[in-house]
Amino acid sequence: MHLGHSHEGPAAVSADATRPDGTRRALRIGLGGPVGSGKTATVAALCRELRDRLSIAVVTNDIYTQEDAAFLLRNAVLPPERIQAVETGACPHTAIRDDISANLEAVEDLEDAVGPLDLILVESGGDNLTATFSKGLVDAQVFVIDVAGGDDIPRKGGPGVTTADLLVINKTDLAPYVGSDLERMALDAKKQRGELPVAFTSLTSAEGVGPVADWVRARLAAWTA
Ligand SMILES: Nc1nc2c(ncn2[C@@H]2O[C@H](COP(=O)(O)OP(=O)(O)O)[C@@H](O)[C@H]2O)c(=O)[nH]1
Ligand SMILES: [Mg+2]
Repeated sequence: MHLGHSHEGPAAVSADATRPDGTRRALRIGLGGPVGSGKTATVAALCRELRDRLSIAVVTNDIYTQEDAAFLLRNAVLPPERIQAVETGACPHTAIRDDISANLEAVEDLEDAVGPLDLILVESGGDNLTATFSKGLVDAQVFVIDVAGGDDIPRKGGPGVTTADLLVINKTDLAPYVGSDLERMALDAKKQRGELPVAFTSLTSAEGVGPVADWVRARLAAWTA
C-alpha cells in the first residue's frame, strides 16, 4: 500500500498516525549521526533488548551498498523479513529529509509484510553534524555521536546535537584512551539542548544500550497512550 505521500509534503504525512482501522500505527524513530559513531550498533542492541516484547522492524540507509542491513542480518538481530535496506545513491540526508519517498515506501512495505508493528527504527546513512530527518518520515529522532570523534562536538552544536529528541554520546569506554572529558561533553550538551535528554552509552559494557531503550519505551508509551 503506497499512499502517494511523496506529493503531499511532510506535514500531510506526519498527521497520518493511525491505520485505516483506527489503531495507532508503529512509532517511527530515526537514528542519525556521523559515520562510525555507533548507529548500527545501537540499532542492533535496541532490537536485542526490545524484540521479545515489541514487534520491531528496521530500515537502513547506505549510499551505494546494503552493508548496515547485512550486518544486522548476519547478527540475526531480527528475522530477515523485518529488515529493509534503502540505497540512497546520493547524500544520505537527501533520502531522510528532502525526498523521503524511498524510505516511506520501505516503512509501508514492512508494515504490510510483517505488521502490525509497534516500532520501526530508521537508520540514516552516516553523515555530518547537520543531517536531520523529515518529520514526515519519523516521529522522533536520535542523534548518535561518540567520544572518539572529539569531545568538542557537543559544544560545536549543529541541528543534530541541538534539536534531536535524544542525543546519544556513545563509546564512553574509549574516553580514557582518546582523552575525552565526559563531564565537559555533558555540560556542553546541556548548554546546547536545554531540557532535551542526553544518554551516555558504551555498547561494549554491561549497561549497554539501556538508557536508549528506556527512552524508546517511554516514547512508545506516550505514543500509544
Ligand atoms: N569501543 C566501542 N566501540 C563501539 C561502540 N559502539 C560501536 N562501536 C564500534 O564502532 C564501529 C562503528 O559502529 P557502527 O555501529 O557501524 O557505526 P555507524 O556508522 O554509526 O553505524 C564498529 O566497529 C562498532 O563495533 C562502543 O560503545 N564502544
Ligand atoms: Mg551504520
